Amino acid sequence: MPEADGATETVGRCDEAMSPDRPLLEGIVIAIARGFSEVSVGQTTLLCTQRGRLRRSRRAATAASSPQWPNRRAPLSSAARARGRGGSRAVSDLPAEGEETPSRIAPGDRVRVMPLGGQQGVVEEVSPRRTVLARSASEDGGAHVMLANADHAALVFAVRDPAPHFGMLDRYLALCEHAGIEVTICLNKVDLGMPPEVEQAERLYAGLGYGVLRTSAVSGEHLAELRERLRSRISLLSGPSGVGKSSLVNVLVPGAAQRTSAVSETTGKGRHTTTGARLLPLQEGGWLADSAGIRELALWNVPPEDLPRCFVELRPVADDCLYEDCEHGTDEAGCALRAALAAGHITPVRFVSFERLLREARGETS
Ligand SMILES: Nc1nc2c(ncn2[C@@H]2O[C@H](COP(=O)(O)OP(=O)(O)O)[C@@H](O)[C@H]2O)c(=O)[nH]1
Ligand SMILES: [Mg+2]
Ligand SMILES: [Zn+2]
Repeated sequence: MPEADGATETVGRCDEAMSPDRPLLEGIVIAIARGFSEVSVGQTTLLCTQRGRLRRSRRAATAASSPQWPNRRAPLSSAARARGRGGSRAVSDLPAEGEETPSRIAPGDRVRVMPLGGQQGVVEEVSPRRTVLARSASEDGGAHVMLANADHAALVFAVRDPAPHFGMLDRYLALCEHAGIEVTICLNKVDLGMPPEVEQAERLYAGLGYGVLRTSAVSGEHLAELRERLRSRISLLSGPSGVGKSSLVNVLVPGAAQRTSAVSETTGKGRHTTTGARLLPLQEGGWLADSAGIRELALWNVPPEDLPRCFVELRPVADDCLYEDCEHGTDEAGCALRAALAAGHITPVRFVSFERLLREARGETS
């Protein structure tokens, strides 16, 4: 690895012109804190600043996997995406074709780095993002990307203690559908026994095409299957508190709890200053995004016009309402979504979730 000239160089030198003969190193952003990014490059981690104006890498961000995961869901159509644009509430969004180079890097970004020596470097290029999980930043309304290039989300709920809240699961599912992220539902704490109502929900979600695993961080049940689904890609682990996320992370990423941030060590500030997700390396290859920085996931919304597509049972009829501005209400003539409900193509509980998310997305109080 080529080294910078002086041992005293610091990240403060990032504005210097790069020397053309120095090769850039490929890496992945694993955390961002206080303007610095930690970039995993081969076997090491570099603490990086970012070039004021990033170049777009010619290479598209490759999936973290070498073999493409076979069941990857297709993201929403670009038309659906275009309709979701412009709204200040758009919080989970996909890059449109020909997206500009991101002006700020985010965890999960595939980057090329100029090494400066002393475990430091400058991010020079960033690859186009495959997926984006973002929330709108309050100040300028711009989307704040919490995690880029996630391929997969493991959504964790406990079978009991606490009892699962399937309305919340429907919200997470809608977000993941909107972002084009494949989902595995983990029904954790299955060592405590499987209540009949959870079994019923399991059948519902499996019937919709979602992968469902009965896991236990205590007994280790189905963790091999979970590992297999995490292998060689970027996965988000999310879910309400108390369901066993930290316990699962501790099993899946030994030493994760002890892991300290290079940024924290350098700046003297704690891990809580991390913005967005932190990527933890998996033994089997790939990354697990710790949900600590993105626990507000439950508060994010999908734009109302995109919501019907985010419920897989409604997707086939999402464009079929008689009027383009259909409100999908009970007294709406020719509402294809209501017709799907009447025909039994969506269960009433899922439709209730849809209506609740629709009200929220429209800014109505529910
Ligand atoms: N019986 C049982 N308890 C679990 C399991 N996973 C986690 N717990 C317990 O549930 C509680 C919350 O776990 P934690 O990992 O902190 O949940 P988090 O808030 O989602 O990170 C702790 O007391 C854990 O010991 C499990 O698979 N089975
Ligand atoms: Mg936890
Ligand atoms: Zn309608």
